[in-house]
Amino acid sequence: MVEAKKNAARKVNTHPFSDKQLLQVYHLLMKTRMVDEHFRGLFRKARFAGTYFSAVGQEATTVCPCYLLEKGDFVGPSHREIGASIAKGITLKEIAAQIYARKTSVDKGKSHPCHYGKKELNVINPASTVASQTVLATGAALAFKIRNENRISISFFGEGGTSRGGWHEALNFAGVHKLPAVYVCQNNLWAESVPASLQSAVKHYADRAKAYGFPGITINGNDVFEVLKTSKEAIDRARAGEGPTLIEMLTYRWYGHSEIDPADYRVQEELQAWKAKDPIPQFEKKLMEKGILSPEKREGIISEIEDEIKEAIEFAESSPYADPEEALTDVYGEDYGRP
Ligand SMILES: Cc1ncc(C[n+]2csc(CCOP(=O)(O)OP(=O)(O)O)c2C)c(N)n1
Ligand SMILES: [Mg+2]
Repeated sequence: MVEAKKNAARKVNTHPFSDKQLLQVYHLLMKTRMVDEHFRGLFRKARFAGTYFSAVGQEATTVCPCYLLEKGDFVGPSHREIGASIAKGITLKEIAAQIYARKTSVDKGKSHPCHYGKKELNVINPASTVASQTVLATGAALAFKIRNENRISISFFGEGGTSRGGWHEALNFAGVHKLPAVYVCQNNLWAESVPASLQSAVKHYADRAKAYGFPGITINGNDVFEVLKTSKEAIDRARAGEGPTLIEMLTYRWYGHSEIDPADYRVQEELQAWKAKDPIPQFEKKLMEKGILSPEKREGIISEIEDEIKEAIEFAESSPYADPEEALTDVYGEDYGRP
């Protein structure tokens, strides 16, 4: 009874979303799309090294859940999560500096261009090992539960990532301990050149949650309203102490696995069919119909974002690289010492 009362008090009910909130989500989606397209272009002009993982086409799957989080909530992003970082509050300057591997980036130029994270915002820097963030997010959820903190954790991974052993261990453990966790699987049909049909004999990846004793749901990851609603329910459930949820979001990446992949393993018809299901114009149309957005407001948002991107790129390009002596700083925790 006491537990039930505590749970009810923890629930945050903000359904339905206000016009202001929907406009904020639109702004974040548009920003993510525009920044992503800019960075793709910059990589192709050799303005930064490494590679770039575009998330164009998948924006709703990251922006919507992260828009709904509290600052103290924990995010475990993977390699295609620029939208999660933007929605959680990492600035465009920080993101651009990360892309350019400059000293002014959060990790001072040490990691991959697309590994955005920030301790103060509880966004971990992703590791290259796919789905490893799921293990960390489960650990964070365990800590929140032990400390009786009203915080949840959310992790993102592709359908390919669900084939890793650690991913299964993380979800099994979360189910056993009813942890405050949300797991978002972006099923974009491909893991590099491996189709989803060769990744698992299970058609709906959400079905895997059955094995761990918590709900799994498959949704249209390109429908902003559906993603917002389902994410809100899962986040509320986790915060209320009712345990984890696995959400499989069906979506598609428009470009190659990274910018060095021509993606010639897939057919044009598939790409065109998914481009027609672009989440942003669909959402935009609904906002226009509801009178929340107008062509003038749209133009204003676009030009504001363009200015912010320009400023962020100028900041990154004029920032210095870290000195070689700094190569080992921030690599080992102070408690563990250095080799
Ligand atoms: C354990 C491990 N195996 C392989 C890789 C190389 N790799 C990086 S991303 C990726 C594909 C991941 O596919 P998916 O999880 O579906 O995510 P998507 O790229 O489609 O967003 C692979 C194979 C890796 N980083 N880690
Ligand atoms: Mg995939």
